[in-house]
Amino acid sequence: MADFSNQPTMKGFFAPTRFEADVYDCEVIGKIPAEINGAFVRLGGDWLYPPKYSDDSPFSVDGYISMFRFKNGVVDYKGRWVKTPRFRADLAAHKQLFGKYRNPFTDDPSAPKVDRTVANTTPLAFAGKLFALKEDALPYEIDPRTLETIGPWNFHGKYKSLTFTAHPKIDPVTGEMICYGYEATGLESNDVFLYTIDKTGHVTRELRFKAPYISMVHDIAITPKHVLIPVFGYVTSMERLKEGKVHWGWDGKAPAYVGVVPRDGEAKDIRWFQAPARATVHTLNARDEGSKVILEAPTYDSNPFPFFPSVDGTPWDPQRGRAYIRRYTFDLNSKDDGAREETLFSMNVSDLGRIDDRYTSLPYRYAYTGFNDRNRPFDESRAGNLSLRVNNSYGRFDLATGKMNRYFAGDTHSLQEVCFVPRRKNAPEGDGYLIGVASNFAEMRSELVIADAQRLEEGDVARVILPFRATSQVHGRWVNEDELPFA
Ligand code: V55
Ligand code: FE
Repeated sequence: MADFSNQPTMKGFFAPTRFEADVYDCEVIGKIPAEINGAFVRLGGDWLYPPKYSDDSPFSVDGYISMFRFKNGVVDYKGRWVKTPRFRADLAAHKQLFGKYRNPFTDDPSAPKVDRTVANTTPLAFAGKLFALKEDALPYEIDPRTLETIGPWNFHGKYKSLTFTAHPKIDPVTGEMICYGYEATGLESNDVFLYTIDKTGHVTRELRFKAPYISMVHDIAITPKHVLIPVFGYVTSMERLKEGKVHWGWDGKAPAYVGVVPRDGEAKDIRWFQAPARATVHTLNARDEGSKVILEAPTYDSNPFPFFPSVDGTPWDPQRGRAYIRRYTFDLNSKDDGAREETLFSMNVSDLGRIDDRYTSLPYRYAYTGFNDRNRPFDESRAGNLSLRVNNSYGRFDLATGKMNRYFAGDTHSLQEVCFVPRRKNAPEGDGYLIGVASNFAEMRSELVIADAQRLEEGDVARVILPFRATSQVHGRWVNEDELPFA
């Protein structure tokens, strides 16, 4: 039996919803652009049973995949649990059998020895298949027609890492996927396996190497010639797992690195630049400029996540747990293994930033992300005391001019990760729509907002109204009609 009464953080808008959904021909305010056909696929989580430990990471939440399916100006919504072996085992036992985040030593003695992943981080459409990704396991294949779970996928047996990142990169020029797994040979192993997979889904390259220390390698960036691999701050060990702790602790003294790997190179060619001690959880993009490699990313000054506490017991610092859009320059011709850092915008932003994905690895101009615009009102009488937690706006950050354009979602709203949808396949960079799900705290419902990316100040083009709180996403991806066999 599920009992959430002792979960103080899972109340009100944040209470679990625990149902699977189909909404046909959703209610819409405004007009859905008929020119965009495909689906906004979102992956996140909902607790089937409450966590076994109150200090567990929210990243242990059971995976839940959903999509807003766009077809000729009409939108349908579908939501399904990701039915992992862990989900099925819990459901059969009618309780949470699995313990803390990536720590099998904290499981119930009766928990079966199955894959512990909850598959809750990023949806991926690649080589005609849809996947649910989480960095502690292989991709889980999902049927794009029904969103039912098919099972783990290892790319015809040629993908040997036991884990697969939530942030693979697709090269828009070659169609190849650059992807990797860390802790690749098992729990607490310091092996990273880096792969190139061609557009038909076959592995064409594998590179095996070790990270400077075992850390959360959550995201990478690519250029036409290089792969950039940030390593920062989070540490782990078999000892801490046996002590019953969550997988990661924050070590403020651990150096931060960015590994620069030639895409056609060998393990010996990797150069680990020592970057300023920030946390680079997500990247925006990278590029080559002569002998220089340039990375842009929203980086945190210190530990981003209070639920991965510091190893020396210092309390989490919300001021330093903020992210700023920054640029890092690494010079391959210099003997200096350091990096130049520039902060590009003075305002702190959500680190769930995105670009027009067609420009991955290429020179680009715009970054998009959410932020809290303090000059906009928040209606506490209707939305409750949540004003400090909201991203009420999306911004288009012009990296060429330093200008910013903003979209405001509403005075009882908080926006989840933004996504850029090109108006047409060959539209210029930034010509298209920003879409994303807003939580409307006053109406206790979710709303998919759609704005013209070049006219953000004009507000909504359309808004899809769901009559309930949709499961919140970690990441979402726009998947064009021709990429998957949708229903
Ligand atoms: C992140 C999210 C995860 C995870 C590891 O945002 C890192 C970073 C939702 O799960 O398992
Ligand atoms: Fe992520």
